[in-house]
Amino acid sequence: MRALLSPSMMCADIEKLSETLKTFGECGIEYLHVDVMDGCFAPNFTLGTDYVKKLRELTEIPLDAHLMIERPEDKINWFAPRHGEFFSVHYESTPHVHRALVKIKEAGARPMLALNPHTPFRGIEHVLEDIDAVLIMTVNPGYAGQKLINGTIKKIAGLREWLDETGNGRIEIEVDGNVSFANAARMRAAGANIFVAGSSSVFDKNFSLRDAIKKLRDAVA
Ligand code: S6P
Ligand code: MG
Repeated sequence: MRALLSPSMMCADIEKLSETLKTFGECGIEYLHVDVMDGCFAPNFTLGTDYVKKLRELTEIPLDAHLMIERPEDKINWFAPRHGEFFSVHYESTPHVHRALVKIKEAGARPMLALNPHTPFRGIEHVLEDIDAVLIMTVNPGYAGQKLINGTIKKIAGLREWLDETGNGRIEIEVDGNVSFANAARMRAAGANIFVAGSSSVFDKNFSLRDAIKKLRDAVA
């Protein structure tokens, strides 16, 4: 599977948003990762419906919306999901995971199921036919700038193997949390193909945006 980049927009400098999006377009960035937190499921408030609306006016890059909210099934349509976009909901966020995934599909977007670092992947067996991707959290939801939870690398490898063995090779794996240049290479080797790029890579202040994107692409090539 081709490696795809999804920069985390909560890490983007709000003052330079248009410029950043222009550079992303020129560099062929595949998705824009939009973290939505409700202060309940995740201990923070981040981006929301108005931000999503504005982003769609400013760019044609498809969104990769990461809903870290309670009862996502009741709120998915607030974001008016679009064809070609990913919407992820957390396995731990609702007793109605299947209903939430179906809502995403019915709205025309691509359903992704997100798993917290401690959540075993085998529990998702019965909804595999309803998803296009699994999001493996490699840190706990809440903040940028956290440190990789090492055990999640083994989890990515186990998930990739299990998906392939069970005839679900089409399902993509996204990784989110401290996807640094070095960690990204390890995650790629383990079988991930969508990389959420935050303060540890694309928005690393030691590099220009273009150089950081190039460096991350090289790391996951
Ligand atoms: C965390 C959120 C993530 C972060 C991303 C930041 O709750 O879901 O998408 O924005 O991990 O990247 P970094 O490189 O600062 O960890
Ligand atoms: Mg995220």
